[in-house]
Amino acid sequence: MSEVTANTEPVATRERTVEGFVREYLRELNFGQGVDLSRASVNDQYLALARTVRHYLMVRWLETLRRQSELQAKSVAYLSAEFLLGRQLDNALLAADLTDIVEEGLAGLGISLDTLRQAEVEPGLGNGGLGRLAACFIDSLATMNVPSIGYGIRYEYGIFRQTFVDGWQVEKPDSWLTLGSPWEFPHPEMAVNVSFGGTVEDYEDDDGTTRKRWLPGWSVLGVPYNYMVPGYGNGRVNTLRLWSARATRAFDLEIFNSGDYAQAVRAQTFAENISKVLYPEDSTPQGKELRLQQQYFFVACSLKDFVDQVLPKDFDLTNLPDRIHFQLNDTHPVIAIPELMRILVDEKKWSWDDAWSVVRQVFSYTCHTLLPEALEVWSVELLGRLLPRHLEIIYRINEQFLVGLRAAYPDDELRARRMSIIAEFPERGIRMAHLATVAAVKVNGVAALHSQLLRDKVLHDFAEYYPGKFTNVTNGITPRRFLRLSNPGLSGLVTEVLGSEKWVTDLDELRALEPLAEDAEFRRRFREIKAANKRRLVHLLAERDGIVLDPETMFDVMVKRLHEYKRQTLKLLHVVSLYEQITSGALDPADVTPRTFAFGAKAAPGYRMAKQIIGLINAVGRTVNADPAVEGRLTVAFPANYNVTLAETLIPAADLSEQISLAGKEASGTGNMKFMLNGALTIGTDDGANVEIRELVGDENFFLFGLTEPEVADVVERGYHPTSYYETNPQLRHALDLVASGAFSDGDRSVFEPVVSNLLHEDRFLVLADFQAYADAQARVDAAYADPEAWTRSAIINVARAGFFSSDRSMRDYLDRVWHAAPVDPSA
Ligand code: C3B
Repeated sequence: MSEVTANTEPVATRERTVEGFVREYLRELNFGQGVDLSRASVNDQYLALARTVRHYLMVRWLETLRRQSELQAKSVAYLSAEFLLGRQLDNALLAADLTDIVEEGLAGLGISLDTLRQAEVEPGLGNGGLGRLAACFIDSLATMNVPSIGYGIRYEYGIFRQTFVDGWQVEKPDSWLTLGSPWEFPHPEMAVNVSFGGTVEDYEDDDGTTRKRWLPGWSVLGVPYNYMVPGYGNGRVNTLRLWSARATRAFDLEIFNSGDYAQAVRAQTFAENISKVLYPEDSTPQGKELRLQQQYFFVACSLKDFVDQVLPKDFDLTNLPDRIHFQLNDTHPVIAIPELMRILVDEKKWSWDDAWSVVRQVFSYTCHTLLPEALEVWSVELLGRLLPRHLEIIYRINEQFLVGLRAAYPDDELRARRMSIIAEFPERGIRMAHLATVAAVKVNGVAALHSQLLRDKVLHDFAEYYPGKFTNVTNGITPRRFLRLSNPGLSGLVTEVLGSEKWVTDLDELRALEPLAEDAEFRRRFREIKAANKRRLVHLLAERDGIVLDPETMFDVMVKRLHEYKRQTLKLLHVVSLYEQITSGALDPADVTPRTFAFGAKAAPGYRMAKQIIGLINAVGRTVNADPAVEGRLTVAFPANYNVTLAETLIPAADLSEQISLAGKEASGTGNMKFMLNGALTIGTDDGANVEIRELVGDENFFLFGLTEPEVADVVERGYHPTSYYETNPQLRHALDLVASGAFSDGDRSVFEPVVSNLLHEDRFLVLADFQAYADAQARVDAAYADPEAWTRSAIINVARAGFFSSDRSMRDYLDRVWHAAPVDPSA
């Protein structure tokens, strides 16, 4: 046993008692935090707790690292510009199996664990679905004993904090590091150098071959910050390595020596800007220079780290495909492909062909979108300026690719142009999705329908050319965070009736709940848990936002980024329509199911229509919530700053899950899975993973509505005229007219005119076309909700059949279909 293991063993074993924990905790408070208990602030108490819990995981982490380097098993590196981790404390306590000990130990000191939980600021290092998916995946990889590492960026500012001023979104910086960041381990001594700019020159090698040499213009340092990724119940702790940019010493010194102090400090700021802030655009990237810098920065750091640090010194890189698979999470890390070529050809002096044959065996690419505008294209001018050698490499990859392509389709120059990695219009650009597809072993979509549409539409030419390359891996969510931790009531009930916690790592076990849907006593307990979760949410929103809600109403929840294709306006128009019908006397309020219409959504700061829609939701909420005519019937709740932490209380409290994107636009969705797992019924379109949810639960347990993807294509092809729906549907017309009249904007008709006129004259996402189908589906929801026994039966069936959506299953699929890697035997 290595020395380090022996030294830390007491913490891992002997001290796993309440007294042992308290001793450790007080030591950490005194010697780590430098305060005594009587003077410790809540933040002191929290930081000391986090560090204490860390100790308990440390032996396992060191042990995992030691075994990983001993075994040299095939590993997975998940490259992602975003990891939306959520709070760490509870997950670490769960993994270390310490929750009860800590709760009791702290209580003895007069400290409430719950108070310390609330003190944690979540690391919001992602925008939404894509970043949260990465976090779920690394949780599953650790839990399943898969040797793996996550690589990303340690943004100093994560996703902005959303506030509302007069109902309009105002962004505040997310200074998540200010009060300390106890979960990370910085290693400045392991910093790596990353270069940018400059020129490329030819030179003669010793053996007379002409080679290329990149003479960069400037460099920065990447400092690794390691995070523990503890598996559940298996003693494994994997690593997430996030990179932070620093100025190089050379950079500093040169300018300092020139005597220009201010300039030197500016230079430092310039370098550190690279990891300063997360770009808040969700799925519609802006081609900003800093963003490309970020992408290359973390990818270059990660490849260098893997090749120089993780692999043994004498490793023969021709064996790389047996040792690693790099998964590219969307196009953001795709610059890794030319970077690995550069390392092999320029630094290791391999031949081009040898390098390419290795490179094309070690990357796979996950596409997360169907919106063509969301596929990144970097202007040749920018890429060439920032990464001149990489541009040359990309050109050469493309040349070679086009030679093969033209041989396969000799008379099809149009196809070559469509498929080329280089776009010619509107400016010369590098199509990162094409580069990824050409180099990848596998290309996958994130739900069955999405993968199908990738093959049939978005990447159709490629699917024809490389038929074996395309596959599907339906997304998943971690049952640890999104049931075991976030829903203690349901989780406890499940464990009790199934007789063990095996479901936490084998979610298919939930199937055994299904017969209990017929058990009235079980249904009663299930319902009571939902009611308690609703009260818990009501309490939280009262404290957090001053929002007053009635837990007896139906909780109808739509939480996700604000995007026109997701169609928050569809739900809002339904609220407005009900409001209009009640206030105009067309509908007796007694006939309306009392509902809370909850929204949670951030808009990208530069996305004007999305911000207008946020303003409108809040404006409708203000009016509706203040009108005695609908009191007790309609309530709108829009808590600001929806994030992982809020999701953890909101989702378990939901009765109805809104998944209402226009068919063919939402790649998968993962919120839909979280609601299902927590016993909400879905009202949804045939889109993304909704399709698979509905197949699993059956039509009778799902409120399907709306055009299908082929119908959408058909409507659009024939020419879509939203006004025709407005003219022929009185309810829709009245609702839109009410918004247009200024009823929600103090009579000022101009305020929401852009939203109304967009819906009437453009409506890219067919809100008006689907309105009536949606309203009808909502009427079916009301009817179903009126029978609590039947509703609960459906909710239980939803939970019982959610096993498929465990991210553990997603990882198994990636291991089998993409990575060709396997878990290691934990006892080996
Ligand atoms: C999202 C998609 O919009 C979701 O449908 C999907 O469930 C998740 O990714 C995870 O696959 N997405 C995102 O959050 N950001 C992007 N840039 C592209 C897709």
